[in-house]
This record gives sequence, structure tokens and C-alpha cells, in this order.
Amino acid sequence: MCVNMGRNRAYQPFKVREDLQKRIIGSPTLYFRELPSTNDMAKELALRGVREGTVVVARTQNKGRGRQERKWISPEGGLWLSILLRPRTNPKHAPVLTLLASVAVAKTLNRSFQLKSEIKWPNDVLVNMKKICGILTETRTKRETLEFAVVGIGINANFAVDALPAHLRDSSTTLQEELKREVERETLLHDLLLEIESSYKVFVKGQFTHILDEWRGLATFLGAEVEVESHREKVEGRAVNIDSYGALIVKLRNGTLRRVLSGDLRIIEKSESR
Ligand code: BT5
Repeated sequence: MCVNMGRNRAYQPFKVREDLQKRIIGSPTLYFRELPSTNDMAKELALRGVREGTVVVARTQNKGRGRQERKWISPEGGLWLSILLRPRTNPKHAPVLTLLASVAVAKTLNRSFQLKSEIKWPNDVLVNMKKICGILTETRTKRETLEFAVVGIGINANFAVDALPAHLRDSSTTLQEELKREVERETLLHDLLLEIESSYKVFVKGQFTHILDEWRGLATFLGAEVEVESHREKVEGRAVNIDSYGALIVKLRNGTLRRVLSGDLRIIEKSESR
């Protein structure tokens, strides 16, 4: 359970380091006051050979990124972090790392704050249908091998939704808005890294089914009528499943199944049964 220790208290993610020492994820955890983007810093460190599991945390980001170079607004009070991973796996499975991270965030929010969190493909965690967390996984590959992956996680924690630009306020929320109090980010970070550690061990064994099953359980949009827009096309139909490459399976109106690898999903109508 996270106790109330908010923005005005010293934020010391380095405290996390000690008890995560024997683990993969979070050892070390590097803390920065301000960075352009924790993903960029983690990638730079990866190229310099730092070890798997290194976590980069920044109090604020001035060039936080989403997919396709979209802006990720990262005010003080948020939890902005990136995890460096070096799994020996086919790069095609890297999108499962995003699924794994979204499951870990949703489970941690559910468990620590009793917040009913849901997952929206491909990389959002929602509370009350509003985005509270976004995930950006970036990879570097050499031929058919994955050299490294950086999983960036942004959780809107201790700030009011007013800290976001006006056009995002209706579609976004923060832990502070939902709980009407601030949370202890050190504990949140600690619990999240433990959760990620346990699923990452499953991931490296290639046991994607377990991760996908957990994801399906939290992906409440499955079964809904959706529209998925990518730079290539717009697909409309029923979201029916996800495969072990992180692709969404959409059943089109004519009954054929379409595999969608990336895009932005909009829920048109939720299914009655979920
Ligand atoms: C994402 O992209 O949702 C991935 C966000 C990943 C952020 C983390 S923070 C730590 C690490 N370092 C980084 O530089 N990035 C990662 P996407 O699905 O493309 O969504 C981006 C869109 O979300 C933007 O275009 C806005 O519409 C919206 N957005 C931006 N900031 C937001 C915020 N704080 N809360 C909710 N929505 C936001």
C-alpha cells in the first residue's frame, strides 16, 4: 500500500536501489533531475554497454516522447522511467514487452491503490476510460537479433490534470485526480519494478502465453467495436484477440480477420459481455 508522501517531500528513487540489488530490473536505478527523455538516456547508456535492468528515472522530461515522435507531456510529480533490457529473443516479440509493461502498471495500480485500471491496445493504461499511463518500447536490432530494448513508462502521478495542455484534459487523468491525494512515488516505482521483474522472467523463457492471458484479462476493450488508424490504413471491426507478436486481431464486418501491427485504437461501442 502506498502511503501519502507527495510532491513536496524529497523524491528519492535512489532509495529503491538497495533492496533491488539482487534483482535484474532496477539495479542500478539512475535518477536525474531533468532529462530530454529517459528513453534517450537509456538508449545512450545501452550503447555504452550498461547492464540489463538499468532503470533511468527523471523528475521531469523536456522532450518526453510518445510513438511517432509525438510529445509526451512530463510535468513534475509524474513517474517517468525507462528500463533497459537485453532479452535473447527474436525482435518480432519485442512488442510483447509493451504488453508486459502495461499489465505490470495496471496490476500495480489495482493492487496499490485499488484503482480499476484497464489496458487499451497497444500501449495505454486507462482509469475511468482516461489515459493515466503511456508506454514506449524502442529497440535496436542487429540482423535477426535484438541488441536491446528500452521500455519507457510514463505514469501521471502527483499532479493535477490542469498541468496538461487543455486538449488532453478530457482524455487524461492522474493518480492525484483519481485518489484525491498524492502518492509515494518511490513505493510505486519499487512495486512496479518488482512486478515487471517477475513477468520479464517469464518473457525470457519464451512463455508469452502467460503474459498474453494476463493482458487479455485487463484489456476490457476486447470484444468491442473499434476503429484502428495507422499511417497505412483505417480498419473497423470487432477487436477479438492479440497474438504473440503483440498484433491486434480485428474481425472485419465481412467476417475476415485482420492482423494489425500498430496504430491508434478508438472504441466505437463496448461489448455487453465485458
Ligand atoms: C505513448 O505514446 O503513450 C507513450 C508515452 C511514453 C512516455 C514515457 S515517459 C518515460 C519515457 N521517456 C519518453 O520520452 N517516453 C517514455 P502515444 O500512444 O503515441 O501517445 C502520445 C499521445 O498521448 C500524445 O500525442 C498526446 O495526445 C497524449 N499525451 C501526451 N502526454 C500525455 C500525458 N502526460 N498524459 C496523457 N496523455 C498524454
